[in-house]
Amino acid sequence: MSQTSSFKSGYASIVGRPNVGKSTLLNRLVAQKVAATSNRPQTTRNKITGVLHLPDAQIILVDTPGIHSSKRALNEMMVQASLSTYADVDLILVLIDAVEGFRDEDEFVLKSMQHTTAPKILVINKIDLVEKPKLLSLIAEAHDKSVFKEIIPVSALKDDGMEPLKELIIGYLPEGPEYFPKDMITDCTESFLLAEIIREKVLSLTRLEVPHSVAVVVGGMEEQDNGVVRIDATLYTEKASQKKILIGQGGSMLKSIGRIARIEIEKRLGAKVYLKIFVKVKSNWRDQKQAIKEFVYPYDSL
Ligand SMILES: Nc1nc2c(ncn2[C@@H]2O[C@H](COP(=O)(O)OP(=O)(O)OP(=O)(O)O)[C@@H](O)[C@H]2O)c(=O)[nH]1
Ligand SMILES: [Mg+2]
Repeated sequence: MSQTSSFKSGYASIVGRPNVGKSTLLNRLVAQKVAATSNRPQTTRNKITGVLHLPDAQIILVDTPGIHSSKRALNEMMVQASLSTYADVDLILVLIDAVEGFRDEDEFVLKSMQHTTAPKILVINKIDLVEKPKLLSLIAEAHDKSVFKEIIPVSALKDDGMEPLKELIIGYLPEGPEYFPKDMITDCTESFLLAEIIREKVLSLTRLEVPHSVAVVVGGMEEQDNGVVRIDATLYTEKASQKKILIGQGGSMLKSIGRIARIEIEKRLGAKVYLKIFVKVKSNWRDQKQAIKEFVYPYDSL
């Protein structure tokens, strides 16, 4: 009798409160930079798919915006994007930060999924920052919640625990086909990925209320006769004062953002890039559904 080995495939969403390392984990698991990361909460605004191709399985991961409570239209739409994954996935990876443990915000996340049927794996991230006894007591606390099918400590940043995590995930996936071709790591559009690279640089170089006020839209992308790819991007911000900061003294801030974004984009495209960035003000765009849809969710059906 010949033995047929079964191929497994399915969807796992990565959820948790802001800043616990969801996007870092996605990038680590698919071994490519797909999602923007930063040390500021509320970095991710969209559902971002990353596909992990293994010999006997395909894991489709969905990174999500950090779940939090806020009355702002943008924040509500971000959280809605996260919650909308619950019904569509085979598995939910719930991330917490090992240093912070279970905070009220994490309890809020758990509450948001109390009526979902998908199995939940608790991923305790950032274990590179805690001592063993603290980790053990956190694991015990997690067990007592009786919510998780599995509990696994990892460090997404230091690449620790990734193989066991993949094995755990596969264990919860059904038999299924390869949904994505082998060379496809994400279904995000190129302009979205480029816009996120630029926004990530804005997040890393600006402070206070500026980073969160910015949306990036990549308009044109065109290869010129000399082989250089010209990319036009617009930074939208909410106030003239924020625009001033984004441009900086004599254009210095915009130059820095453009330079570090261009270096990463050139690496990604494997081509020389001329990146032209415009800055515009759209008052209170984060409170306006139409502007949010245009700037943040142009490709998503909401
Ligand atoms: N020390 C340490 N830092 C980590 C680890 N994983 C992520 N980080 C850092 O935590 C910060 C937040 O990481 P992100 O991946 O952007 O977090 P997120 O959960 O996607 O955040 P939101 O998109 O805002 O919800 C970044 O500064 C990361 O470098 C880890 O395992 N160890
Ligand atoms: Mg994120």
